[in-house]
Amino acid sequence: MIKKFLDLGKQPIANRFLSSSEQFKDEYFFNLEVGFDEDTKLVSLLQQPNKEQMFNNEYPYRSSGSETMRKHFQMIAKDIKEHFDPKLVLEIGSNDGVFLKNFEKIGYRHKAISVEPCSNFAKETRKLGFQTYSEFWNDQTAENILASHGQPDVIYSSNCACHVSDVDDFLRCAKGIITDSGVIIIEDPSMEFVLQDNAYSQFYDEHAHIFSIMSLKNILEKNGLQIFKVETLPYIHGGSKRIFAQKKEKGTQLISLSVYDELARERRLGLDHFSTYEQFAERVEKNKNKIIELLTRYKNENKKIIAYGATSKSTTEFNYCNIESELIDYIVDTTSEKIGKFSPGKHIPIISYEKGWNDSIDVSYLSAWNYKCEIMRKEKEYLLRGGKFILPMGNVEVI
Ligand code: DWN
Repeated sequence: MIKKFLDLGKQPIANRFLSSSEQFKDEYFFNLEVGFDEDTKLVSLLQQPNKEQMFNNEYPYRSSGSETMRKHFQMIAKDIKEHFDPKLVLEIGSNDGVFLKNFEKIGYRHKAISVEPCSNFAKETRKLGFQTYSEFWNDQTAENILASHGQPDVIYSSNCACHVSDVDDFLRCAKGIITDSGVIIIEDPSMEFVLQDNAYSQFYDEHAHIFSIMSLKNILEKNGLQIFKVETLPYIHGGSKRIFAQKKEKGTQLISLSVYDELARERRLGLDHFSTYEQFAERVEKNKNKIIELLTRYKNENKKIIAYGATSKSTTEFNYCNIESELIDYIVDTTSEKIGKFSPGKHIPIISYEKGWNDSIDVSYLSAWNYKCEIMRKEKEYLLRGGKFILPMGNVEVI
């Protein structure tokens, strides 16, 4: 039974940035509510917009938009080569090819193919020389791949499984296509970090689920799969977990201690109890009040406040906390697809970093809070001259 614990109000499509004010009146909104499944222990949105509304040829988010993520994908590509020496890697959800690109560098170009439903990005990876299926991941796509390339022995999927409403189907299709000793590697934001950091803004339309290891174990087992290793990625997207899975009956990898450790820790933290999520919802409400109070105080002191990074997470934060352009003058971002547009729901203008980042700024709301380390390194001068960053997650901090 799924029990609701969080209501984040009316929310728009998190990555649909609006080109002009004429589009404001027709903007689509849905109720962003989150629930806990007592049986599988999975945390999911109670309703998700149609996938075509979210993932299409205008999808603006580039996975290559930060140094942190570029390095992250470089490292995992190298690890996959070293540990599994695959004959064929299939990436599900390849975005702009930031992971695939590395296969060229390590001499594996013809050993990597991908699936990416956003055709603007699929076009880019094809240009790089990687066969890309511009489709949603399903039985038909798996069949087409099988017919043209044979069975992959590694499937890698970063920040994609949690986007799929029918995660059973996602896993069933993956199991159906890999070799008997094949490995499925999945990484997504982790429920443990969401609870630890009050990171409620990991919930938005695209994130149909936020996984715990215990929920993934249950769903994988239901689909004949088994986790054999877990890695913690504290600096990736606000804290992620990477799981390695294999066919339960045919897999050849030994089960690492990391699996038992993770499950035991999650039980200690109460991730299997509804009350843990109810308490989280209370902290979220407090976070909202605190952030509004802080921004209002700075505004009353005539400080110039902007936001740093037009993120999906800030769509949730701004709409839930009702943060509009009266409080935040504009958002700076480096992504060409977002510059010159307006943020979803609250319609705050997005300006290029070159134009918008200057000495007149007193306070920056760090909407790209998951890149805190990278941004603090880059913006030392701003901090030295007295500029402040607001960290909206956790207990709301000012740096
Ligand atoms: O699952 C998803 C995650 C992994 O990525 C997707 N559904 C969408 C996306 O979520 P997000 O939009 O919250 O992701 P980011 O990576 O937190 O977005 C960062 C934004 O900030 C980008 O638009 C790039 C921008 N940025 C910037 O302008 N200057 C980022 C950095 C590091 C910078 O220095």
